[in-house]
Amino acid sequence: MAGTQKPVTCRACHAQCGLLVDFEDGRPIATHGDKNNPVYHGYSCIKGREFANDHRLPSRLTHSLARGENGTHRGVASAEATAEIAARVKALTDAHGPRSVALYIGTFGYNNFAAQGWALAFMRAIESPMVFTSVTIDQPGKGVASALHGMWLAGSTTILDWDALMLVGTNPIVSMNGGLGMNPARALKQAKKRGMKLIVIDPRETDCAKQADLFLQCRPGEDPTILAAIARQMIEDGLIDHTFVDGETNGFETLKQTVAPFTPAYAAERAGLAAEDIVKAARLYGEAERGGVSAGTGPNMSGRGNLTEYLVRVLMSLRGHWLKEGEVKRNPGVLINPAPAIAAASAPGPGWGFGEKLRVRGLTETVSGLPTAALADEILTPGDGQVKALFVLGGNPMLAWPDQIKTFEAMKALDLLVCFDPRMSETAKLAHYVIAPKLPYEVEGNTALNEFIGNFGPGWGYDRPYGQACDPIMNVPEGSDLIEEWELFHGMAQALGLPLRVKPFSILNPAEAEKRATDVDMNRTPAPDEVWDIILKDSPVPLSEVRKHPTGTVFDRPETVVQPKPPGWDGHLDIGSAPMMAELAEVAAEPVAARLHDNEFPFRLISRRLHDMHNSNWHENERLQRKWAYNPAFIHPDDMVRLGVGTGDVVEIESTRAKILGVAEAAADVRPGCISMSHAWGRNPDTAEDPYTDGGNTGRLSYNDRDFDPYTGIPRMSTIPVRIRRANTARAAE
Ligand SMILES: Nc1nc2c(c(=O)[nH]1)N[C@H]1C(S)=C(S)[C@@H](COP(=O)(O)OP(=O)(O)OC[C@H]3O[C@@H](n4cnc5c(=O)[nH]c(N)nc54)[C@H](O)[C@@H]3O)O[C@H]1N2
Ligand SMILES: Nc1nc2c(c(=O)[nH]1)N[C@H]1C(S)=C(S)[C@@H](COP(=O)(O)OP(=O)(O)OC[C@H]3O[C@@H](n4cnc5c(=O)[nH]c(N)nc54)[C@H](O)[C@@H]3O)O[C@H]1N2
Ligand code: SF4
Ligand SMILES: [Mo]
Repeated sequence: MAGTQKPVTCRACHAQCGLLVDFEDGRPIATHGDKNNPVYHGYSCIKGREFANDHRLPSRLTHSLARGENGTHRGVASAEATAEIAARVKALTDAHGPRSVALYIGTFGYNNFAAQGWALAFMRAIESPMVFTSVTIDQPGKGVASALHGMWLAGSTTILDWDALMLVGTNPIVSMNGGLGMNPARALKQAKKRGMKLIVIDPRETDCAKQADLFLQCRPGEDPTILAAIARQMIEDGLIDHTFVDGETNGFETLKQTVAPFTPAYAAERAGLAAEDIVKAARLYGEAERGGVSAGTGPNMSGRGNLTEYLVRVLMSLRGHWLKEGEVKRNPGVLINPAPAIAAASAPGPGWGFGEKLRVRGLTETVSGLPTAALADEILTPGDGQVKALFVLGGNPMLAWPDQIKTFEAMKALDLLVCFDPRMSETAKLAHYVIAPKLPYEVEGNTALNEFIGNFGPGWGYDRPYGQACDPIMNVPEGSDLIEEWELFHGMAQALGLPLRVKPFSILNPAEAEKRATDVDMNRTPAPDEVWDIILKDSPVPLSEVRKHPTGTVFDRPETVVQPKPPGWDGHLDIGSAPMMAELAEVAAEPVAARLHDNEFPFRLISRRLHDMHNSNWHENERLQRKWAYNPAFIHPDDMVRLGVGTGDVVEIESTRAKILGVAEAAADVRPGCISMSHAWGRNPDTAEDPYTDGGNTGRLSYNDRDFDPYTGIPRMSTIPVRIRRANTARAAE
């Protein structure tokens, strides 16, 4: 049979690259980037090129599973599982109230709007407020900072215009996090050719840092200090946009006073940098006519993430690096309705302190969601409101949540744990039901997610009105019984006689989305395309139109010129937010010496991404193991000598919480005193691990109830104090 080629939206990570998959005799034989794609320009990564193969790995579940009395899993028909789970949800909510049922949306739930839309509607139908997502263990500072600072409605410019870009603890060339846009390496190369200056602040000389004009290889956990010093220097040098600051912001004087103690010399001492490099950074960024700042997971996980993200926005506002009146907003929206393109600020609002209150640590709902780091305690703490059932939608708490030891206790304590997972993940192993889903290439796809995350900050999402929608390109495995995630929620609601009202993701304004929500016909199961029509209702370009472009296209949409601020508009950005300034004053008051010397736990374990692996997904695909088949512990060669270990040796990495094993790897790009390791490896605490294959869960080293952010609850997941020693046995298991 002749070969065929099918276009597809990759969904192996959030970036949704437009790819081409070659088939022979119905089998995928190769996947590659699409050179003709107008925004990805042929980009692909190994994870995307392997994604079709992941669908056919032997580890793939083809049937859902239920756990029997003896603890082993048996196959269960999806219809039967739906009825049984619905009955158990009903029994739990009748006995303990709706709050006893919680939902955790992990990356593969967050990245799937159809699944998310139905799951959220189901939670509203049972009246449970207990919805958690991976956002609060990722970059929760982004939402909080945007709320406190206010949003500039027209948005920011993009890398196509920037004279300077500052990346703070993020490596978008590998991670596709914000900053560089789609095809990040190409975008960076072109921008640099144009003269854009790149500043990178990171304890590791990342792929981005290697191309930086100025690289500040800082001590981790000092980002608020460094950014405050940069702001102070910009003010001192007069590198601020006074028209913007005077007209559109409040709080300049408060900011100026609060950053005053952060002299370059002070910041340099704390952060282990040269004072003149901090001054240089302020000048490179401050002299840029147009620019952007983007922070990532590193600083969000190293303490005071809200403050770091807030200062990111303050730097942009000091320079007025937002789209101004009369400028063109390049993306007027395809599947998502953007905020109105007006040169005005939304009024700042609270970042926390509303909605559901958790029973632990005084935590509340936040703009980034309920604090996921506290969910284990909500499960383990007896009394009214105790969480007894958990739906895990495309996530893997056992390998991803902080405090793996407590998470393990929590998962085992649940009366009902339902995991939607195509593999027997470490969490799925503990589940009462594992629901085997269809995988992305077996269902319709589109680029709404990546367009949606364009709101996270500069350099996220598309800089043009690009959209792609594709049909399923693969059949489900023969003889399988798989469902889409939304089907389980739909089926449960039907079984319980509950109505579902699904809000569209195409509309960002919450009140408007509520108004335009769809009351789903519960007498039948919708067709998959109807589901997407509901999820992307009233999009700027109708989904039916986008579906005509399976290879993706830039739509011919009228150019949006940023309009003047409407008369009487009173929204101002707040660059002197009271809680943030109070926190910055706390930073200034911290005793520095104690931060610099820690004899007991002298190393700082810092987070990182590996190029070929995405979180805990599909590690078993051998082609993804071409570079690393285990979780390497990257350590500076000088530190290796001091520790008496060589590359390939097993080391014990110990925090006050626990010990894990890792395989040492000499890495001159890591700042001395740091150990750089990826998350989402390892096994459950009751399982022997081999550091050369599956060992090394960094989450085990952290606590969820110490050293946490008082609002989002995110504990220290990077910059964890540890000590390192050579392990006694080469293949010792903990
Ligand atoms: N120490 C430390 N901890 C961290 C981090 C860190 O840097 N350091 N990073 C944090 C971050 S940024 C995040 S986002 C979280 C991630 O937290 P999680 O989202 O909880 O973890 P993942 O490993 O992404 O889990 C994805 C799960 O979805 C399953 N899956 C894959 N494809 C599909 C699909 O198509 N459908 C369904 N239903 N399931 C699917 C996978 O098998 C896997 O079990 O981890 C956080 N934890
Ligand atoms: N290949 C690949 N891509 C991914 C993922 C993956 O697992 N693999 N995961 C996806 C997910 S869930 C997310 S959220 C994004 C995350 O995207 P990014 O945030 O860009 O993630 P990283 O590449 O880990 O970059 C974090 C950087 O922070 C640095 N760092 C650690 N601590 C500190 C600190 O205290 N201060 C400073 N300044 N830097 C610090 C680390 O050295 C590291 O270089 O990536 C996504 N893309
Ligand atoms: S970056 Fe993400 S979306 Fe793009 S090819 Fe790789 S895995 Fe797929
Ligand atoms: Mo993430």
